[in-house]
Amino acid sequence: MTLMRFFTRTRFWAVLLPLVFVHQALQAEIRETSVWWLPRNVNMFGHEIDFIFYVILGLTGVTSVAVFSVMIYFLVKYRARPGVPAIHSHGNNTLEVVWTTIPVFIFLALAIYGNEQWTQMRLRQPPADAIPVAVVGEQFGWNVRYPGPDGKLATMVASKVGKENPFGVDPADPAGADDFTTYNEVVFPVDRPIRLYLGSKDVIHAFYVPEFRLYQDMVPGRVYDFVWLKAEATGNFQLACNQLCGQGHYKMFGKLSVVPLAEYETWAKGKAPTKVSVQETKTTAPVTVAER
Ligand SMILES: [Cu+2]
Repeated sequence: MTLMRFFTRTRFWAVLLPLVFVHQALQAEIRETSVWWLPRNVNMFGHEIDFIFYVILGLTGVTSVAVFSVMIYFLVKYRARPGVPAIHSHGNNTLEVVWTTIPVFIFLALAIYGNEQWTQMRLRQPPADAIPVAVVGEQFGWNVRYPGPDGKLATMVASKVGKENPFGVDPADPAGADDFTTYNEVVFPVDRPIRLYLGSKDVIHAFYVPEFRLYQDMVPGRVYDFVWLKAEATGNFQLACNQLCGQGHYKMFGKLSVVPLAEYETWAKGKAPTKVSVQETKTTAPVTVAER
C-alpha cells in the first residue's frame, strides 16, 4: 500500500518521465542513427551478423510467445476448483522426442552458420589490397598508425610495445620510415578492405564500433593481426573502448570517419611526414611517439 501511494501520490512520475526523455536525447546525441533499434550497419560482414540476430530473435520471440500463451491458458483451464479432480499426467514420449529433436537441429544449424561466418571474418586471409592500420589502446586513448606512400606498416612486435613505443616497431624498419600516426583520430576509405593490427600498451581495452558489428578485445602482450573490415558507406562514428579499463574509461573514444577514397588520400598526404622530418625524427628521437 505504501509503495502504491508512492507511485500515485508523489511526484515520482513527474521526475522520472523527464529523466527518461533527457536520457533518450543524450542517446540520440551519441548514436548516429536508431536509438530504439540496431544502429545502421556499414561493414561488409554486418549483413550476416544482423541476419543471424534476426533469425535468433524471431525463433526465441515465437517460442516465448507460444510457451507463455500455453502456460497462461493451462493456468486458467486447470485451476483448482471444488469438486473437480486433478489430472495426473505421467508425460508423453512423442512430445518429448519432438520438442527435443527440433531444438537440436535449430542449434546445429545456428552453430554451423555462425562458425562459417566467423571463419569468413577472422580466419580467412584479408584481401591483398587491404590497407594495414595499427590501433593501440592505452589509458585513455587510441594510438593509430597508418602506412605512408609505400603502403606498408612497420612490423609490430608485441614484446616491444611499451610506454615510449606504442606500436612496438623497430625504428630502423624501412617500411615504417614513412608511416604517420594520429591520436584519437581514425579515417578509413569506403569500399576498401582495412586490415587492423590491434594491441594495447597497458591494460585490456576493446576495439568496438557497433556500426561495423565489430568487437575485439586487446589484451596487452599480443598483436591481433586477423581482424579486418570493409566499410560500405561513409559516415562519422565513434571508436569507444568497450572494456572497463580504468578511471578514465568513459573518455576513451576516438573520432572515426569513413570517407571516399580520394578524400582519404588527401587526408593521408596531409599527415604523412616529409622526408626531412623523418630524418630529424631519426636523429633526435629514435622511437616514434604518437602525437598528442
Ligand atoms: Cu580502454
